[in-house]
Amino acid sequence: MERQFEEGVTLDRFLMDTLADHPEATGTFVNLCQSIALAGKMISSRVNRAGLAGMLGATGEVNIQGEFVQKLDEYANETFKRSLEHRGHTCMVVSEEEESPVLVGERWHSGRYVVTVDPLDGSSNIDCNATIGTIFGVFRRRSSEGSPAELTDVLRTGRDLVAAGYVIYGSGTVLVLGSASGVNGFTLDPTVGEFFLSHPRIRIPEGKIYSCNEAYSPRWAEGVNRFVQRAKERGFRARYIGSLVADFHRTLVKGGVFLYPADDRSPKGKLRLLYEGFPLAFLAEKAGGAATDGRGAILDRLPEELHERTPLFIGDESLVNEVTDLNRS
Ligand code: AHM
Ligand code: MG
Repeated sequence: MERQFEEGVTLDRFLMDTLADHPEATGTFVNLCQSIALAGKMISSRVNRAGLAGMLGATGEVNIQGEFVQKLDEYANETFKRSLEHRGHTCMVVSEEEESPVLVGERWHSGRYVVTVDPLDGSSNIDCNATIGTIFGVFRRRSSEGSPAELTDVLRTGRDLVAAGYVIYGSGTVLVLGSASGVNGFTLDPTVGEFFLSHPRIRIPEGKIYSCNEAYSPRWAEGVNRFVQRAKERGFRARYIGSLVADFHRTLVKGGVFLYPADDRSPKGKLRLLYEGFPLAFLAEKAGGAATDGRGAILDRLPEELHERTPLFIGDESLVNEVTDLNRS
């Protein structure tokens, strides 16, 4: 029987108790989660002090996506990589901020996991104090341990993910972790530096909310516009922050649907498959929701390249199916 956790349990205790339920586990996955939590705490602290620590604004660099790199993007990327590098659990990191996969040093080639990460999603919102976050996905490598990881360890369908989640830096810092044990949210108490279970066994509730950048509606497929029109007629509210991790977190907690469709200027969509679409689709499905690219399930996609883009329809299962059907018609 699945173990039930009470609110207030620390992340460490949650991880150790879950580990005890899997006698075959070596503890490597727990170490990986602890490293991610540590990076989340460090980034959270820097985000909170950004205005004081001279961390607002752009570095002057342009990243692989053609976007201006913010100082906090750079800090989050380095912090995340460094916290995964030296513990022996991770062999490769694929980051939004890096053109190529980052292989960890030779000493740690035997790491078992490949991690994909958007170190600071929503970073165009940094300077106005809106909510941002770190999104991650975890694959178990399939190349042999002991040699450097290979591209085929990460270019695989989202069904191969073993875990995914995000750390959101908002009015509070929350780590949402999805794994075989479901989706659970932990809130950071900054006074003691610990994450405590605050959102046990998350399931997407029913909610009448649609979330999209409606300014682009003239460029969308007719079916998507029809869905939005129907949502209005049914009394839905609109919410859009423009920071995927924040829009998704609201969808997970309050329900509704988030849409970032393809359009005639970006026929492949804007969001990235490996470190945005896959992790959030994994969480949505584990929380009883769904995610598609407007045609089929996101998790069934097989990426051909690291920074591949995708349209994203995600949230409440019946709403995602409705808009996907209309988009296809
Ligand atoms: P990024 O901040 O990692 O570059 O992510 C892209 C962001 C998402 O967080 C958000 O959902 C989307 O871009 C908003 O796009 P737009 O401004 O076109 O509505
Ligand atoms: Mg992003």
